[in-house]
Amino acid sequence: MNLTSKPISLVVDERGELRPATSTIERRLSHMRGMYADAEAERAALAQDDALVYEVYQYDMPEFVGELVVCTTVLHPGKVGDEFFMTKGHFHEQRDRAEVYYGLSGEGRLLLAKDDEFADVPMGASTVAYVPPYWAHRTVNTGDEPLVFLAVYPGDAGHDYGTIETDGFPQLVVERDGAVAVLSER
Ligand code: M6P
Ligand code: ZN
Repeated sequence: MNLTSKPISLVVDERGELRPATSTIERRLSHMRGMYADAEAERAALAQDDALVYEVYQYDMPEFVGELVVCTTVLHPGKVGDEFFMTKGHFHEQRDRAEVYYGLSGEGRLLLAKDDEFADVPMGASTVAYVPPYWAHRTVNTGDEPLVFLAVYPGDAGHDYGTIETDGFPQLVVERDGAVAVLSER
């Protein structure tokens, strides 16, 4: 990775890929074992097909205060049981680092949680969503098309996945009677 950032202009293509990207992540169902509420539905889904749930295209920057990392996420439509496809979700390792999301296409929700508080805000084309410092964040696709968004966060923020892997996330988003429902587990 470059240790010095330089001026650069990036392009997001029609399917949400950021170009150029310096790292790409593909997350399949098998990378998220245990994260969906319905364990039986998860087993059945995995037995059928290890579906691609989302892709992240990132332009890495030096991991310093003051730098900003830019990435896009392409979160595919789908469900495990009645729960919509989602990202793993994370806290920032440096808890006091914030993040901004800008929605490019599709529709969904951004779930946020901090201590006993939780929130969900809409995500979709032209939505700007703010993740304040200290809040865990997870994105959910509630539509039939990929949910595509751009994210910008501090270079030294880091990702803490372990806390959510251990404790879970307090909200889940499901289809109930043909409508989108955000359920709280607390
Ligand atoms: C957004 C940003 C990224 C994150 C990605 C996928 O683009 O928050 O930092 O990696 O979503 O989410 P997660 O890392 O929780 O799987
Ligand atoms: Zn983040």
